[in-house]
Amino acid sequence: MTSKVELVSIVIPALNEAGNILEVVTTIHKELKYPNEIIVVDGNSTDGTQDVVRGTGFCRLIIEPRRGYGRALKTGMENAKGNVIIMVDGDGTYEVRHIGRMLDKMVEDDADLVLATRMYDPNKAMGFFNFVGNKIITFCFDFLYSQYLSDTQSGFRAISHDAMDNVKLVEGDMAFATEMLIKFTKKNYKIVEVKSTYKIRIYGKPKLQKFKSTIEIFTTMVKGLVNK
Ligand SMILES: Nc1nc2c(ncn2[C@@H]2O[C@H](COP(=O)(O)OP(=O)(O)OP(=O)(O)O)[C@@H](O)[C@H]2O)c(=O)[nH]1
Ligand SMILES: [Mg+2]
Repeated sequence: MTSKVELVSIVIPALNEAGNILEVVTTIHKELKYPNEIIVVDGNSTDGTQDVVRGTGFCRLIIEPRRGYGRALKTGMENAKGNVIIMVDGDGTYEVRHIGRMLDKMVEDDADLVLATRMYDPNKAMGFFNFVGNKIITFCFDFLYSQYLSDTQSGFRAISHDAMDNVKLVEGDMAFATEMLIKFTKKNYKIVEVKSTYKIRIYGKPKLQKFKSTIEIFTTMVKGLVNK
């Protein structure tokens, strides 16, 4: 349940995103109408990402030397002061101008989790293999957990901080996102979606290993069924 957004903490994992992070954080800083704090969780980048973040003067920089996308998000969320948390990547691929509409939807629907779905994106920017992989994972997730979601792999979410504190997430990498959906579903938290768009990465390389991540996501889905 989220009836009011008092403060929103935007948590951004970043590993060598010097070419992308400035655009992400300045867009949020300029355009987000809700009271907010921007937290960048840097994984000991070697390309100057930390200097770029410090140079803005308006971001909180947390250094998390332990590897992993999920690990970075967890650390950021543990330091978040807002009653709502936004998680979004630091690579500029998500449309951060849509944070406002996600928060509006969260309040309107009294939801615990809002996913920004990329499945209705008119630009169709998601690569073919990511698109097909995501469709298969999402189909399995919906079937196994009786949901009607369209983009379970979206890393752009608005999350109730209270709800997040009530679930214990252990996955340290990309399966973190799926584990969150499983544990929210099991607690009967309300999950809704908002349509958003996607962009291809312009600078830097992907950090997540797709094959390893896919195996971990399926293992997480099975574990979720076995464990109460
Ligand atoms: N702090 C930290 N951030 C990470 C780590 N791994 C990935 N990230 C960040 O998590 C976000 C998602 O990772 P990406 O490399 O974009 O993965 P992806 O979206 O599958 O790959 P692309 O298709 O290239 O966008 C990015 O902002 C990364 O910089 C890590 O170990 N530590
Ligand atoms: Mg990315």
